[in-house]
Parts: sequence; structure tokens; C-alpha cells
Amino acid sequence: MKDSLRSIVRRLYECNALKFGRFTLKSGIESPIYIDLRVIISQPDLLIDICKELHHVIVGSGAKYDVICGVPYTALTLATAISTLYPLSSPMVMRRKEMKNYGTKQLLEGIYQPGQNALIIEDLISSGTSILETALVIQAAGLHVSDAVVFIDREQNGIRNLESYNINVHSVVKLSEVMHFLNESGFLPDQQLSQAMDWVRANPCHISQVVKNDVELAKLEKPKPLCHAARGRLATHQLTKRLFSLMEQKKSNLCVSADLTSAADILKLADLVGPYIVMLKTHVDIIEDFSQDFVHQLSQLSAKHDFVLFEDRKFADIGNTVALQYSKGVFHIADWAHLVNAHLSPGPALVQALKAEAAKQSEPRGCILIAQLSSEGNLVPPEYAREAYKWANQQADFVIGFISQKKITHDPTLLCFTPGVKIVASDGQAGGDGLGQQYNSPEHAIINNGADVIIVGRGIISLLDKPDELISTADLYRKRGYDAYLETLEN
Ligand code: S5P
Repeated sequence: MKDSLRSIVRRLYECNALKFGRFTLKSGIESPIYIDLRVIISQPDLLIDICKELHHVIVGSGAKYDVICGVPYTALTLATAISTLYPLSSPMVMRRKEMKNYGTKQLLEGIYQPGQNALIIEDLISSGTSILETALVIQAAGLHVSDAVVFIDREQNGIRNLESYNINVHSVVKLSEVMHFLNESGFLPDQQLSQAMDWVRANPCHISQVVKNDVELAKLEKPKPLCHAARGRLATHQLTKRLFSLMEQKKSNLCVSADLTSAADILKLADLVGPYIVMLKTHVDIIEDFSQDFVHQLSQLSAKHDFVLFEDRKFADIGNTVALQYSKGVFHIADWAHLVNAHLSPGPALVQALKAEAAKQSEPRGCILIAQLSSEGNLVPPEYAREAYKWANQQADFVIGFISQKKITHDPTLLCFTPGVKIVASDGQAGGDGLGQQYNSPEHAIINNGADVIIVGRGIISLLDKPDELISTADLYRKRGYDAYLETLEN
């Protein structure tokens, strides 16, 4: 333990913030340790030293945040001190524990905007319940919480508990380190040390059931839907902004899937449907006469009609391989595709590798994660959706959304792209293609399942030989998709 921390721990011990003996906790359980960090509020020097250590960990954690929020009450003082010690990096918001019965009735005070990131500050973590309660209030105000920084980790499972709620907790010091230091300094006899260590190990804490229920409720509660323009303003990724702006301008949420095997056919399709779409999706590995000239012409059409190019490569290998598949080979995908997609199964390094390749391009590049598939009997497990959301938060400068049958998050800056869409005579479920594909109508995908962009292949491209019909059908998908989006705004 470094000297500055030793000095803090010694002072905490001297002011009875750390006690060893026999104590009955609020829960009725007997404990050999009692930690009460509230006393630090009366010792400004100690408080400032603790805040400097917390700030050191905040910087080291790499957490991205716009505001900080202390868990009331003790950590409110810590957050305030951090905010005043480091005013440029740490504006503060404050969580109320009780709702006012006058005025704004808000539970989060201060200046903030939906879509911003909040970093939680806490003095001590046992189960993680208090941090989670605070995160819920912050999230209800429309901000994201991905990280929390605590001074002492009691090592009773709190950090792991919060991991399953997508909150990474970084601690300054662990309780075992504190106790070993006190033991070495002669304050804590060997026997008491081993008793306390055994007790900590034998008493893991759990998140309170009440808060667990609140989390489930919060997930079900749909925030008021925002229009494309508002979501575009909140987004930080250039391609997300561009897509929302195109959706607004073209009154379209249509992506056509150009699953054709001839370069000329794809170019013909792109030119015909260009005015009605926001995105064109390709599978370049099915083109029999692929060439760099084709890519050049396709990019020109993307500029002419203003749509985004999405190569549906579904990367699914180790980082080194996907990096090569993305930028090398015959296709040089990174050179021309604004967006690509990736499976989660190989692990997050795959996305990092793609991102590193993307950074070599002069134009912005983005990635869509495959959270769910449309095909019957697919083996994508339900946990992928939660994991995909976590990765999207961690790589917000690269991941713009998900391929998914249902909206997996109400985060307004992340897009839900839904394939398996077809118009049929009857509404709702629209059958399949006999090869595992399962279709929904545009209305079902958008209104019931929360799609932001519908991906349509054969429902449109099968009409390539009848250009007039192809155009009117593309426009019909555009109109039905956009009307369905407008209906979601009214609900
Ligand atoms: O879950 C999925 C994911 C994708 S990207 N289901 C899909 O069908 N897709 C792709 O969307 C698929 O590879 C194809 O290119 C397109 C759907 O085509 P359609 O002809 O069935 O509309």
C-alpha cells in the first residue's frame, strides 16, 4: 500500500471509522468489523486526501463521464469535494433520497442532459445495493451509468453483483489490504485479523430484493419515445447522427438488402431504390463479378442518393483474423463500407480489432452488433442482448446499434436494425421463406418490437426486372415503415 493510503487508513483507524470486535449490524448479523466512514465529513484534511485517492482511481479507470454523483449521504460530501478540487473534469449532480412535494419533483438535481454519462462515487461497497439504487434514479433521468468508484471494497461480492447490472466498480483499497496494514502496524492482532478475514469470506452480500424488483420495473417502463431529430442531437457517433438526419429528411427508415449476385444488378437496384432508403446492405461475398470499379460506382450512388453502405459480413473470428478480413483480401471492406456487423461469440477483442482498423480510415466507420437473429431455431442465447448493450456502451465511439428482432435498450442513441421484414396480405406475422427465415410486417417490427430501421431483401429486390413496380414497392415499404414510426411517437 502506498504511503498516502497508509496515512489515510491510520487516520481512519484513529478516528474510529474502522473498528474491530463484536458488533451487531442493522440486519441483526454479528460482525467482527464495523466501518463507519461518515466521520470523515468532520475532518476536512482527511476528506480531501480520500478524494485525491478517489480521483486518482477515476482517472486510472478510463471511465467516460460528463457528471459525477455521490451516493447520499456520506459520498455526497466526497463528490462535492472532488467536484471542487477538479472543477474542470467533474461537474456534479445530486440524487435526492426523498421526493419533494412541491416544485419540480425531480429526484436528480443539477444541470444534466439525457444521454450523458454519470459516474457514481461511493465511500464503501458491501452488496452494491446503494449504488444500484442511485444508478436507477440517474437512469430514470435519461443518463447512462457504466462506472462507479468507491473508496473501500468490503470484498463481500458487491463488485460482482453490480457487474450483472452493467456497472463496473473501481475501488481505491480493499478491506483485506486495510486489515493487513493495520495488522503490520500493530493495531490489529493476528487472531482478530484471521477472524475478520474468515468472516468476510463467509458472508457474501446480495442486492436487496426490493431494488432487484425496481430494476426489473425500470426495464419495463418505456420512456417517452423521442423523434429522429432529437435522437440525432443526443448521438455522438457521426454515422448515427447521419442516419437520424437521413431518416428525418427522407421520411424513411428503410434499408434494402441487395442480396444479388451480379454487380450490375446491385448498381441498378441501388440507383432505383436510392431515393427511398437510408441504408443499402450488401453481402459482397455472393457477387460473382466483384471488382474495385463496382465499389467505386456503388460509393458514387451512395453519395448521389445519400444513403449509408452496410456490409453484412457478420464477423465472427479472433481479433487478428477479423482485422484482416475487414481491411484486406479482395473486398477491402473497411475502405468503402460505412458500417459492418459482428457476432459476440468470439469476445470483445473482435470489436476492438475492427475499431483499430476503422481508425485508419479518413471517414467515420461504425459497427452493428448481432444481438438476435431472425432465423428459426437459431442458437443465439438471450444473454447476448445484455452483453451487446454492455459492449455498445464500452465502445460507444464505434458501435452504433444492434441487429435485433426486438429493441434491447431504450437508450435513444443506439439503433435497432431489424431484418426479416415483409409485407403480406394479412397483418402481423408474415410467415417464412421455407429456409428458416421468419418474417414480420413493417408495422409489427416497428410498433410492437421497437425496430428503428427495417431491413428488407426479397420483399423488394425480387422485382428488379420490373423497375416501376420495384420503385413503387420500395416507396410502399418506406411509407408504411415511416407511418409506423410516427405512430410510435403518438403512443
Ligand atoms: O437475423 C438476421 C440478420 C440478418 S443481417 N436475419 C437476416 O435475415 N439478416 C439478413 O437480412 C440476411 O442475411 C439477408 O441479407 C437479409 C434478409 O433478407 P430477406 O430477403 O429475407 O428480406
